[in-house]
Amino acid sequence: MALLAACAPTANQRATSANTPPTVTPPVATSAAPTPPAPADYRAQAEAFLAGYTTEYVRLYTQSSEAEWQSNTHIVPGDTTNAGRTSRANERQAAFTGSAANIKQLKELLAHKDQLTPLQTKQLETALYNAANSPQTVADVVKRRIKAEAAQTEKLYGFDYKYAGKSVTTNGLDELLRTETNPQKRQQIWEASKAIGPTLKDGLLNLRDLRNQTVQALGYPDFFTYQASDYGLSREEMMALVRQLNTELRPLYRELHTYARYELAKKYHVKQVPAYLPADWLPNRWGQDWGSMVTVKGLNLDAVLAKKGAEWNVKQAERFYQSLGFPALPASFYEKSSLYPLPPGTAYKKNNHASAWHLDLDHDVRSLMSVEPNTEWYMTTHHELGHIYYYLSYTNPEVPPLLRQGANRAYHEAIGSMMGLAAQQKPFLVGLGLVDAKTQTNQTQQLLKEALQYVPFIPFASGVMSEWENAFYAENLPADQLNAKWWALCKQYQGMVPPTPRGEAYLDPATKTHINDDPAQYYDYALSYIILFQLHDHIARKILHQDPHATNYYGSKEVGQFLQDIMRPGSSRDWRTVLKEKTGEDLSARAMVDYFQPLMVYLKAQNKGRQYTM
Ligand code: X8Z
Ligand code: ZN
Repeated sequence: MALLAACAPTANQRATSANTPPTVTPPVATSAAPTPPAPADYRAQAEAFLAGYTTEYVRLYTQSSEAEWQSNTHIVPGDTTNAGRTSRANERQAAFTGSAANIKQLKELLAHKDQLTPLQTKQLETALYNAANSPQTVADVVKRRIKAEAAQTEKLYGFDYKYAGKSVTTNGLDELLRTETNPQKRQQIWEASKAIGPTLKDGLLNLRDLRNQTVQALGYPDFFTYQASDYGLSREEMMALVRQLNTELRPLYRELHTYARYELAKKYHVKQVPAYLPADWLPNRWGQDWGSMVTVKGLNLDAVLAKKGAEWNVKQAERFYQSLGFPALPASFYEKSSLYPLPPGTAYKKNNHASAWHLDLDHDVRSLMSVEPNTEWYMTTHHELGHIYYYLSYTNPEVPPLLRQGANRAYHEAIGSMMGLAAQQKPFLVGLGLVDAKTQTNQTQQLLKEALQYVPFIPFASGVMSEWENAFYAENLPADQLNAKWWALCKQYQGMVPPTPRGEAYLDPATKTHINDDPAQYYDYALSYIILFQLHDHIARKILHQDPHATNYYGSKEVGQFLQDIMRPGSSRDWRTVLKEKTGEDLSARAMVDYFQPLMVYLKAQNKGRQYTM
């Protein structure tokens, strides 16, 4: 899939244009029995077609990205200027990428795959994949979907959250959920964070139909299948994969779940330990990251970061990448990005969820964040810069613009998350002078903190999110069972229940931005965690010869080269081959399970005599 931006809203709106698509003259039949063109002719045809197609594609992609950027950084509720402009730009792009003439050409050329170069085939396949998201055979459906997506984005990021009678930002809600200790207040905060759900229900149901109908025109049974096919997997294969990952991490999660139930009951002075975790007890709106439950003595990153400020956070992440041999960020990155929260009282709003953008498939790279000086944003900054450096790496003459994407979408998510993991480890922080080398710290507590950050994410991402979207798009989940299904999955996979029954008047899945604007691809993140531990394991053991729990990548050009080798080819190389070649392994949860294995002994000892409920 061609991304407008990694994890960016409406990432699937592929362009169109009223312009005439470039076409290639078909082989001319000069006699009654035309001789088929020789292989070189097909190559020449593909070359000519791709040259024209790419120029127009990049032009429209850029216009569409610019409009989307405006729509996400300057949201004036009630003002439809942005939505109108964005819809028009996306319609133009869709009319081009999904034009009947282009689809015909692409199919014809791909019918002679055996005679094309692998790079040509890959580009044509990518273009056909993009076409399936905007086929002009169903132009009206595509148009309506584009409009509906623009409207959903406006609602999503224009929402005014209220807590205790006052407006509150999502950063504010997140901070309260990390720090508030009063259970009644916690419940109110959690409920405030879910108030947006019902406002998105009609829009989401409409989008389900429109997204499914769009891709059905090119033969995909449903939108979830379409998204999974980007990995070369069927829907069933993708679901089997995420279920297997979940099963492999389940024993560890079970220990953490038991640990958290008992520890949080203590913290909130609740005598009867609940069988399932109340959602409002956890320090995250969806229970996907529990890292802030633990503060490691001597390694209190929040305290260090608070003193440094938000700008330092971004600059430090850049320095880390540079130390590995990546270039300084282009000046335009700092000029054009929107990196910090808007000052209170600003007349417009912005998308509050972090994203990274490759606006022109060249050097215009930007990030949209609301960075604050805390651990969560420190991790997110490293994550987003991972996307940015991925963009810059595959923007090179060997990679045609159509293949300027991750080896797969999960790789794109993995690089920066891995850098975030590395940037938290003690030797790295000591090297940076943020922690005194002589400070005694408890390694088990550090590993526990990391486990709480990374492990609960798997049942959320590969379980709840993937299962819900699979049911929603591919299994026609009835409109009156949307919330019931969500909470059944939360209970099954996360062992988490809502504080009070949540009927169908609520739509709690829609409170997760991705459900609205990054649809049917949240498994990307689950897979990215698996890949990041594989890469980290390789870097630590084989390149740095360090314990994976205590690394310092800083300054290692060899690590930089290893990452560059993965990132530079974009999607021009097969993702499985890349993984095998770079790590010696196929996709596997082995590295992630191994990393946390030392914690099992500790957790089992802590949980001795406690009741397990999952
Ligand atoms: O959405 C993101 C990134 C943007 S690509 C901040 N992440 C997922 C989430 O927040 O739910 C990163 C990890 C999971
Ligand atoms: Zn991301």
